[in-house]
Amino acid sequence: MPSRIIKNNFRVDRLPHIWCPGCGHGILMRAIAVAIEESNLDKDKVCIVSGIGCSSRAAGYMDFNTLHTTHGRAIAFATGLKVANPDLKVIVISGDGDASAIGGNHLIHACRRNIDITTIIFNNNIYGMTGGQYSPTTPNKEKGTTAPYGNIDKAFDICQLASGAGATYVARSTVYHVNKMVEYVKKGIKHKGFSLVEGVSACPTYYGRKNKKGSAVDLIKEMKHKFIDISAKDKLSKDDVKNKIFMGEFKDVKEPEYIEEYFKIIDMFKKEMSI
Ligand SMILES: Cc1ncc(C[n+]2csc(CCOP(=O)(O)OP(=O)(O)O)c2C)c(N)n1
Ligand code: SF4
Repeated sequence: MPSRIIKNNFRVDRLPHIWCPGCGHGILMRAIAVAIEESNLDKDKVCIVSGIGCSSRAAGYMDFNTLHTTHGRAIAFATGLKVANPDLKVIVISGDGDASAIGGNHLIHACRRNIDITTIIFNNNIYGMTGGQYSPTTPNKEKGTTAPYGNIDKAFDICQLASGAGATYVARSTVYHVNKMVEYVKKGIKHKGFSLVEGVSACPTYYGRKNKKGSAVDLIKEMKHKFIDISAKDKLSKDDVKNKIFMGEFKDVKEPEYIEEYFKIIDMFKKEMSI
């Protein structure tokens, strides 16, 4: 008997999902469903847009208006959707590669415009769907199919990237800290403007195996120890934060939102034309 969360938010006939055993993406997908459920949204007004990748399969499983688009273009489709129908609650689900490599430009400009879309990035530090090539978030020196001797690129910090580009709500959680994930997605959905929530995921099949990180459980246990909340930053010494990653809420500000500004222009035009 499916749970209330499954019954209300998923296309039960598409289940079970085909993610690998131990993949973190299912945990993040469920967190989004719980956040939507607890936000009491009108389901007919929710639209989930995804690109292409293991992460982006989530749009196929979730029972809302969904658009499974092309690799890297989810935010561009979502922007069109939101401008055409501002009443919709538009949520983008994207992978780290999808959002920050091929779709990186769409991401920074959506942040800059502060358009009212919530983007959730499933960051497994690798290209999962295409076989473990390194992505812009693969840590320096770590391995991927295309970096067999270790990646020499410096990794993007997606939250810093989004904050710098102008997103007005930015937060990060992990599949271990799943309650926080639900909380941040709920806040992102409620926030007026471009919100970005990074969900650190686990890909035991490629990222874990290529970097000899052990099982899916080991990968998730590593998150427990590696991530510390940004709210504790001032109380911690340099040693405490060595080799750690901050999670939590990095930005929550109110700034003019794109659609509202856009309709002000339309009104000005109508006034000038007396229509
Ligand atoms: C234009 C285009 N380029 C490349 C691909 C191949 N491709 C499909 S998914 C993918 C990577 C997905 O990685 P990521 O976005 O990190 O998501 P994950 O699979 O890890 O969840 C790539 C390169 C494609 N489908 N279309
Ligand atoms: S390849 Fe990695 S990201 Fe893709 S389904 Fe398998 S574990 Fe998940």
